[in-house]
Amino acid sequence: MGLVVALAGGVGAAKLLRGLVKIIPPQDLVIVGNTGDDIELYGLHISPDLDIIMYTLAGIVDETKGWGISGDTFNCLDMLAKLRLETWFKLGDRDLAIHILRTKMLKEGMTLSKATAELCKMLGVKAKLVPMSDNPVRTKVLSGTLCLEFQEYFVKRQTRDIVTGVLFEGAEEAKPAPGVIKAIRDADRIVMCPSNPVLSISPILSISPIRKELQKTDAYIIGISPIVGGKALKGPADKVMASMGLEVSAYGVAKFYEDLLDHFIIDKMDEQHKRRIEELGMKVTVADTVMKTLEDSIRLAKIVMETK
Ligand code: FO1
Repeated sequence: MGLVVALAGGVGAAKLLRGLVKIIPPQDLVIVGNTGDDIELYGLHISPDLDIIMYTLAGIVDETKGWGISGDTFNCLDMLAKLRLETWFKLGDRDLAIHILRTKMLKEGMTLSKATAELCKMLGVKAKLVPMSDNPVRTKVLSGTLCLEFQEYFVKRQTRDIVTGVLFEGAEEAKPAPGVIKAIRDADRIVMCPSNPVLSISPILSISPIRKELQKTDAYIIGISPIVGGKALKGPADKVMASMGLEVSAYGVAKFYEDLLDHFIIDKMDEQHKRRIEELGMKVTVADTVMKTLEDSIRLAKIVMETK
């Protein structure tokens, strides 16, 4: 079947990945995760997108929220609130255990990719999950004169600010994590998961050796639109695309990835964009892309693997 590399953000990506792992052997999948959303709180290193994928593939994610651990409690956070610390980022007790261990491993000198591999092993995740870089890259959201940390924009301020620009601090100096470039070189298929193109996939592409390798690879690059019927399935992708002057549609996403994609999968609701997207020089498959159940994820994963 050959190697598959998936570029992944958070919840949307995890939904596709839970299907992909059911139909391809774990050694054939390398997931490159966004770390632009990483945040330090209470001295702990938190990697939300890596954790969303790890918890989803380990079968312990809170399915309702799409992040955090199912059945988690919030005793530690309640106590921190009593101690008058800020508690807008909802860290559950079990989730905190992961951040404590990751931070310990990093403090002992482990790289983020090694720490991620260790955590995946402990949680029984067999597919290879690699952060985009072991160096810090931080997504900053600009809104007029404001420059917000990603989670401050996303969680604390509930995406209410109009996004006028996005920065990926540290991207110029950041090196791709070990194995990322080789995986892209060896890949038969590369999947741009249905994540926010501007806030979740762009941080990965902002590491220029990764973007360059994707531009020259012979692998078949397939994208899935996170915009369905002009709306984001989850999160602020539609608002952000609009404020950045991009067309808020499956076409707008295809155009954003124009130099990379060989094939784009759009939802049945968006069939009217098929011809325009093909004119960008890529093939288009129209499918049911909304993933509510595991069966939906498997069905879409099969389409991703069968497109040619
Ligand atoms: N998302 C929220 O909307 N609110 C939260 O309080 C929140 C806490 C949180 C804690 C741990 C974690 O791994 C993820 C968490 N997320 C939360 C999700 C996450 O911040 C975002 O979905 C991603 O960064 C965007 O992909």
